[in-house]
Amino acid sequence: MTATATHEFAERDHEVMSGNGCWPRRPKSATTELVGYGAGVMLPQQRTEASTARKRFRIVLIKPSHYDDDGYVIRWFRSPMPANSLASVYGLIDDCAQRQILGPDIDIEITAIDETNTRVRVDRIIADLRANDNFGFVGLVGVQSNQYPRSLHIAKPLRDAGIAVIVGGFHVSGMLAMFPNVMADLQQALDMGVTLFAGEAEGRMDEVLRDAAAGSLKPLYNYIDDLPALEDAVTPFLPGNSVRKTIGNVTTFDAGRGCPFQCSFCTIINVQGRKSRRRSPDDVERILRKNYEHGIDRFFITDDNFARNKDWEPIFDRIIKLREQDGMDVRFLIQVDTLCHKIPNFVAKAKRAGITRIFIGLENINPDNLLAAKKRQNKITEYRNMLLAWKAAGIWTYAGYILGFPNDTPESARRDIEIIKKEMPLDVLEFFFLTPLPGSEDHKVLFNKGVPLDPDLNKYDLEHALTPHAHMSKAEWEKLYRDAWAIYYTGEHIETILRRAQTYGINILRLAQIILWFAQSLAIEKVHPLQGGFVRLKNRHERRPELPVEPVWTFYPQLAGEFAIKHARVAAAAWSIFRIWRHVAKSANVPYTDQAMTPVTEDETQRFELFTHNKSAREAVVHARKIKLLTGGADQSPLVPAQAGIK
Ligand code: B12
Ligand code: SF4
Repeated sequence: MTATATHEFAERDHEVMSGNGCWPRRPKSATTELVGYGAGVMLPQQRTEASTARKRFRIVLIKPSHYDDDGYVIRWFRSPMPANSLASVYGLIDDCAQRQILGPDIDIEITAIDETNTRVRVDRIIADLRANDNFGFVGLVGVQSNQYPRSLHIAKPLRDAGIAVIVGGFHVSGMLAMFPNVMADLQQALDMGVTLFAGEAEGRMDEVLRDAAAGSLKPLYNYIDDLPALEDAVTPFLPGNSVRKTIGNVTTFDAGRGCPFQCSFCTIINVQGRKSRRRSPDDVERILRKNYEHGIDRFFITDDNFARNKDWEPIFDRIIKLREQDGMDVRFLIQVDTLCHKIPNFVAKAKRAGITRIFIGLENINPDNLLAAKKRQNKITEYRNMLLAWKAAGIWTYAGYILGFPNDTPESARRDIEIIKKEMPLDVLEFFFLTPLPGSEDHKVLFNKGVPLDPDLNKYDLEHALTPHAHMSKAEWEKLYRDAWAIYYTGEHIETILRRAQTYGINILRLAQIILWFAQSLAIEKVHPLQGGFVRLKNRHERRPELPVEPVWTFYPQLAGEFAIKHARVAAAAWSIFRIWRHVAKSANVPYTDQAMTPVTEDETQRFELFTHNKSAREAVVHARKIKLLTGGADQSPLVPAQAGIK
């Protein structure tokens, strides 16, 4: 994927300087006039001339990937979209470069590498920094728990070469948010001389860069209890070469951070807080316009719960203006909660603002499980109302479903998926293991109780069974996870999803492609669709250091075999879904309806299995009725359709 260091950087520099960046350029400062745009990466010949007079402070930002079950780094020819964490940190450092915070004689140069689409050549980074007297640092960015072991593997040779390394992201922040003392995994990094950054870097980057340039980085920067405001915060930014290694014209940004709810498996509330902090509508417009100028018009707004962004309405209003008055055809995927349809105008304005897809944390259809996870806002009696409100708006739905809650058994979970298929108008369903992610209350409670937790952080990716379960062995739990995808994505049900979607006016060809991705990712690539990409790349040497480097004569034949088999399977699956799509598309004029699509009625609580399949479901119905009586009917669901503002 990469050539020599100089060549690689020169290639990148050229892309940055030639103005092909998909992300906006800012006005050039005196520094950037000399060394190129923003990141200040110079062409080789400029570098030589400039270096006689000016110093370069070299920063290499790496968003690490993690290892698959065979120990190889998960890396793709193209990843789905740019990493928002990388864009955020890059933007903040770029802003420091623009403001020349290290003084007028020092240029700050940044290179950004997303390991999910680019091979990290540690040897070349070492050579590059060594040539610069190690004046600079390597930042490991947005490091999740599952990426933490990989991060330390990248950090080790860098530290051995005397290069400063800083690790930030959800693992460090989550651990320090939940445990006042530095735990063994973080201590391991500190012992290597790695600097840890906890909390958010908005407003803190100047300090970090100045310390790094002075050679006096602290072991730990802990801002976890001091979350910055986001109004007017620096805009996330990535140079064009990073963005072009992703599949489509989609990018990400966060309009806000924080969620008011208290789900016990959630890390977000402990790291980013429960208070809504948000960018202003002006900030959002700026981000959208600049991307739009560069041909990017599809966005994933990464807020974990956009419905609880206190400024959702002014932000939607601004986007509606951009779409309806200024003619910008921008479209979005957002994440929301299961009560969002009850916020007056939310769904209607989402539709006008170009939201075409939503992701919902459905998690489970058993109220006792939801209660155990403190997910009290998820009411099964609201699920159909909520889904029908989105469908009426022609917006397609992704939902996450967690397997392995305390009351789940392999049989109950299989039955639940069948109920969802029959009674809930959902499009894409994705499955996860219940995982005690570091940073969550679950993790802290289990740790403090001494429950055995899998010690390999690489597995904390929501795709592994990591704790004992009361009703399932590890093998049964893993089998359930694999089966769940196959149970949901049968040919018959894919046809049903497409028929329903067609009735609601959704683009079913696009939906069929996404279904292909979600239905086949685990079976073919052995990774969750959210970790997937286009054409898996592997290098013999990119293996966990605990595992041996495979000999050439076994590695390459196996790789070639895997490649051929995988692509044959993708082709077969694509053909089969294409045939279903063609069959459905041909009957576009034939009216279609089924049980899931029927409007919510008074008596369905007695008829639908969703409400009758177990004691806790029946109790939830009784509870909803009581609330309705107590509120004099103000809380009408589940007995009448949602008042979602949709005509
Ligand atoms: C967007 C997102 C994704 C996208 C990523 C693509 C993209 N375009 O960004 C998708 C959907 C693909 C995804 C997938 C996964 N994700 Co995700 N994702 C998120 C989400 C919602 C936002 C990330 C983000 O941009 N945050 C905003 C940035 C600005 O915050 P940040 O990364 O913490 O960075 C700040 C600070 O930490 C600090 N900082 C960070 N790095 C550095 C470095 C230096 C040098 C310094 C000084 C500072 C610094 O400064 C930054 C700015 O303030 C988070 C939840 C969240 N609210 O963050 C989950 C989250 C990060 N994901 C998580 C997980 C588990 C995954 C998956 C493993 C799950 C799965 N099986 O799908 C995969 C892994 C795939 C992968 N290769 O990353 C977990 C991680 C939990 C943990 N303890 O590790 C989170 C927290 C959600 C959760 N369930 O709890 N994800
Ligand atoms: S609704 Fe989502 S973001 Fe909010 S606490 Fe629950 S899991 Fe976390």
